[in-house]
Amino acid sequence: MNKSHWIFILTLAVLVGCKNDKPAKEAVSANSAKQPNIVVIYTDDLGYGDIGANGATELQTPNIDKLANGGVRFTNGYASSATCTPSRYALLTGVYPWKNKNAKILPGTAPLIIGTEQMTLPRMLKTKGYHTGIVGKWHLGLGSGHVDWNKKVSPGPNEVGFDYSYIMAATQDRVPTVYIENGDVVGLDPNDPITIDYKNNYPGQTSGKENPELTTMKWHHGHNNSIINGIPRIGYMKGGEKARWSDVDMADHFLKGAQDYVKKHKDGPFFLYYGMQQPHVPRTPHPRFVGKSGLGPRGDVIVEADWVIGEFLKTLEEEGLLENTLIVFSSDNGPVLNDGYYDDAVEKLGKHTPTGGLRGGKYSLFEAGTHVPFITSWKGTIKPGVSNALVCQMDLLSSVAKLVGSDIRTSDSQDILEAFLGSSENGRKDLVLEASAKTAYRKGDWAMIPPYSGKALLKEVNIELGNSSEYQLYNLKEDPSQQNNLAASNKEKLAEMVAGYTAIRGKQTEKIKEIELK
Ligand code: NG6
Ligand code: CA
Repeated sequence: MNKSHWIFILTLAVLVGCKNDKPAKEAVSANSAKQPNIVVIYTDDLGYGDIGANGATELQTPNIDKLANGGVRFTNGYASSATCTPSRYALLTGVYPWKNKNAKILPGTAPLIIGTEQMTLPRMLKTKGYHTGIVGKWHLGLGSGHVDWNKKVSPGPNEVGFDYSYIMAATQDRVPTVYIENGDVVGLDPNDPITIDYKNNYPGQTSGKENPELTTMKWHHGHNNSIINGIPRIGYMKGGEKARWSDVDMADHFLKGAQDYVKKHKDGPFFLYYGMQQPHVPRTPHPRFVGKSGLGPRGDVIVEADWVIGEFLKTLEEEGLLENTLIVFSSDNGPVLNDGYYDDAVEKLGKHTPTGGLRGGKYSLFEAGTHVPFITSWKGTIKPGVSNALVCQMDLLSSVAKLVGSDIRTSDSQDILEAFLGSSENGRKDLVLEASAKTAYRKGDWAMIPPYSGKALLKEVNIELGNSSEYQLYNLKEDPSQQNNLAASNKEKLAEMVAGYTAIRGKQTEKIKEIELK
């Protein structure tokens, strides 16, 4: 070894030594100065009262409760809509869903409803150096017309801001019943191509309608097309036998996807949108959760979801990420019991109240449609507590933008970061809520539903929709279950509410009655 070699080795030793001598504190602060990771855990049809933290006693959700108790539990947290697609649209784009006529419950063959040039939460984060991923339910459409499931399926999540996607296209009850990774159907055998039709069955194929004897889960309304894994679905599917998902393994499968994503991108910053399928129909708990709730499959899949969340949080902890990760937990819309299958959700409900006493449910303009569980958590940064601030999922885009130092804001997404972090009770002042293209209004302690034609009760699911020929006005503080319509007795408040509502909503398609002002 010559002199220069020695000098090189000595220099290296000094450098390594210096590195090791660096105080641990400095290393940590350098780390925490990094942009925080953002994780959104989004359940499907979970009601306000479905979690212990919000008062459920008949059902145990220890992991969600722990998240709530270690973070901010919102008592006035809202989805934007009482159904899935519009809520997801608003969460990702920061735009009211009723501004997009395609933001309604979509079939599995629907084209992408987010513009490929449109601002989205992941796209905003990408401008700040984030890696962005989605694992789980998508339901915002794929492709731009006819989708060939045997080729790259595009545009989709990867074209609206996600670097990585591992999704189910629509819902667990809709075809195609396959996972799609970055546009490719996972495990597809090219010799067994997939075709999908939402109108007609394929010759020689069985269906729930014609072959009920082949089903292991019975359909109640809708859900009588292709039978897959014994479950009759919405839509017809042919081929792709090997690629089809296993329903009972879906929770574990998405969990692993979410864990793998986190492990791979732990050096961050990353954004993960984790769209869980529970407790949407068909409710298919893994056998190890069957019977665990005593409430039938709906309760069992909530117990399963809670376990999954516990496992996922463990991964964040094991990777040392909890102190640098903002976690948001919520649901895309309110609860429903019988949503199309006979699965004992009604029969085994017992004393459990998925709505937590709110009126209505999924599909409804009443509170339970959109008033959902909402939790933010960030170890060491968010002080545990309960917040009454009015917050909406749609506000995440602008609020998170503020957090990461981005100037990006979208039209309807308000920066209420302080409320999300629990450091202020000032949320948004008011909010327009949607259900089946109809809208209601929330401001302060008040809720107003304009007059709408249409049935009052959606019989199949036994949920009050909120339609009435009269204005409805409720004081939610005194009357959270919306029993006393004060529209006739408090005209002044009604006028104020209608003014606030029309200022945002403008003229509606349905004619609103002119209210008589005193
Ligand atoms: C409805 C389905 C329901 C559910 C819902 C979408 C019927 C009769 N009902 O049309 O089962 O799939 O769509 O739910 O088909 S959501 O949570 O994705 O909005
Ligand atoms: Ca839903």
